[in-house]
Amino acid sequence: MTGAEAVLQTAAAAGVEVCFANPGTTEMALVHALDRAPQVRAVLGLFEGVCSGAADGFARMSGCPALTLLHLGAGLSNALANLHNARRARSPVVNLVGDQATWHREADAPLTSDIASLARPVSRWVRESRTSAGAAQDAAEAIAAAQEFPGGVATLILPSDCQGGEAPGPARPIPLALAPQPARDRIEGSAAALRREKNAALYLGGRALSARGQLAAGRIAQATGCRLISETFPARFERGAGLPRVDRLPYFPEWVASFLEGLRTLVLAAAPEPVAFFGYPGIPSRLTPEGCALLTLAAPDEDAESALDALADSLGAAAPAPAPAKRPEMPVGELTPEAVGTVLALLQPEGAIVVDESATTGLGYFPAAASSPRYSLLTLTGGSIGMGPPCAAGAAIACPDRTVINFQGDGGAVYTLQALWTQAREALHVVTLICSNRAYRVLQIESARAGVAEPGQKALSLTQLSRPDLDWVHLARGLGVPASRVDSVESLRRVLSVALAEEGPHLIDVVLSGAR
Ligand SMILES: Cc1ncc(C[n+]2csc(CCOP(=O)(O)OP(=O)(O)O)c2C)c(N)n1
Ligand SMILES: [Mg+2]
Repeated sequence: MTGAEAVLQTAAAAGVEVCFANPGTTEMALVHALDRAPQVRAVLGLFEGVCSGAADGFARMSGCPALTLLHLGAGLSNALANLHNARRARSPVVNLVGDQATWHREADAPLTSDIASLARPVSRWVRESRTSAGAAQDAAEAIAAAQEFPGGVATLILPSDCQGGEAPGPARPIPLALAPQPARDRIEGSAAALRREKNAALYLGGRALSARGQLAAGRIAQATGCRLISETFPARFERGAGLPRVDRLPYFPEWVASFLEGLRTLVLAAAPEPVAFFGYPGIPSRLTPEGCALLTLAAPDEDAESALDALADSLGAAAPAPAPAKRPEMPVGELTPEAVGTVLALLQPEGAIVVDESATTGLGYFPAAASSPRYSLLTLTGGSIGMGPPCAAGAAIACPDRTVINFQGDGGAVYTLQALWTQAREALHVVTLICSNRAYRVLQIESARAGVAEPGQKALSLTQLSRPDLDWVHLARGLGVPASRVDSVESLRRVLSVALAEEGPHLIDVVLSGAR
């Protein structure tokens, strides 16, 4: 068999189910090898940022590694922004990047570049295969590296002669180590601190936001009275009825200051210490209030779920009565950001996966959906916009029985709108809500916060998405996705209900009041 066949059969044996691909000439052997690996679904993305965002979404929802197949340094570069988000999400993603034949490198042909240097900042593991005989073992190690708890991005560079040359056969999957357990004294230390200090909070991130992690956190809160707070941009946050109340750390640092005011103890569970998203003059980077003790129960790369269980047990904590499902009231009046979030919280079906890149429109959604039937919330972990549409596609491929809703800012959506075509081609049940405020609204807010009362003409034009308006209905239809436009609460309710009940993708252009 070829090196490429050995690589893909190694991946299949390790449990890989999908490859999000945008190939070129240097990946042709891998493309043909996909036909000999029936376990691995091949999904075409029309831009590499779609492949990487979809791999991230798939990995977040399945917990299994996803492959991308990318064309040399140029293809990898197009994928980097969403690989950055995947790295922040600790998603197991394996990039297979084709390269010039080893003997052709010195000719410095036009597409030749330093792929490893491009890969390193987003990858926890980078290797270039040297021989076709060794490529399968390299692939097994790449997959194991991506899966090492809690997950990460691995990049394997495969020169075309290593793909096309002879290989003895696939490599055996490498057994995975168990998640590292936090030392016992951290559980005892956290228990003592939470017992002692009334004004305390458990700060939950990563795997601590699984249902199991939150149920344990709910017991801890019941026993000690501590607050439960999530990181601002979790990779995957199980939410809704039956889970305890967990507040989300606000985005702007001055909101964080009042949110955490008076806190005396902060216990970290798979979340790094809260820091400001940006450095603002006069505002500290680290947001833990002065005089507040900071303890780590579990680091992000430790088994936070077991640690939370052990902490709840050591406190002798009983489970609080689960809160029942409760939908918000149907809003009346203008189609404001709050109204959009409330309608979504009202209609999203049980088991929905909500990919939230709604930016300023989504501020009211999080509290509105607190007691909706159980759902999974995926957010913009790395702040690099354009994650939503591809991430939704990947999540839908991972969970074909669940409805995926991409709650999406119009500005972010244009970065990776090609993902709509993949949603259509793969017949994915993704309902996209484009929040059309026709602006980079958050940047307008940031400039007002910076004290600019009247932005100049150029500054204004760089934050407006008008002249011309984006025609989302035609853009979606052109990419094969049925689409509708709504401009009132009532039409949003009606169109969203229908789109959720149908099969396949649908896009709704939600024209917010003030943007008409
Ligand atoms: C890759 C990347 N480029 C640029 C930015 C800067 N940026 C942050 S938010 C934003 C605009 C978001 O606009 P939209 O999605 O329409 O949300 P809104 O602010 O209007 O609610 C931009 C350009 C970024 N975060 N990531
Ligand atoms: Mg916008």
